Amino acid sequence: MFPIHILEGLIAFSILFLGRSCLSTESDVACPVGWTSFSSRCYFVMQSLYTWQGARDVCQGLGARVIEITTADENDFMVKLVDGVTFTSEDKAWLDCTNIGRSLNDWVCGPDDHELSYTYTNWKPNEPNNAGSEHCMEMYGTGIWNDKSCEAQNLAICESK
Ligand code: MMA
Ligand code: CA
Repeated sequence: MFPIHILEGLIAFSILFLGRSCLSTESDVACPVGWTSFSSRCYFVMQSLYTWQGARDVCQGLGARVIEITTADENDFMVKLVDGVTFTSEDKAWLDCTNIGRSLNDWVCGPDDHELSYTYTNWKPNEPNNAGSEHCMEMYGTGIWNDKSCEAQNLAICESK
C-alpha cells in the first residue's frame, strides 16, 4: 500500500502550491482574451490613435471607459502597458479627465464627472498650464501627466467598469 506519510506530504504540498497560485492571482480578475488584468479591472490598448472624445466613444462602445489613474501602482502599470505599444512612437495616452468649462485646476473624471482624486496625481511640474487651449488630460509614456488639446491624437486605453 502507498505509505500514508508520502500521501500526506503530497497533499500538503498540493495545498501549499495551489494555495499560493490562487493567492498570487487573487487580486487580478479574469479578463477576455487580449485584455490585461490589473487589480480588479481589465485593460485594452486600442490599435489606433484618437481624439479625447474619440477615445471616450470607442471605449464606451466596448462597454468600458477610458483609463482613470488613481494610484501610483496603477500609474506604473500603465507605463508598462504603453511600453509594449509598437505602432506609434507617440506613446501618450488619454486619461478620462477634463476641465472643459472649468478653471485650470478643476478636473472632473469618468462618465459621471466626479472630481479628480487629489490623493494621487502625477502632473509634470508646471502642468496643467493650459498652453493655448488644453482641457483634456494625457499621460506621457513616462507616466507623467499633462493637460493637452482635446483634439490631439493619443492612445486610447480602455478599462472595464
Ligand atoms: C506643448 C504641449 C503642452 C505642454 C508643453 C510643455 C508647447 O506645448 O504639449 O501641453 O504643456 O508642451 O512644454
Ligand atoms: Ca499642458
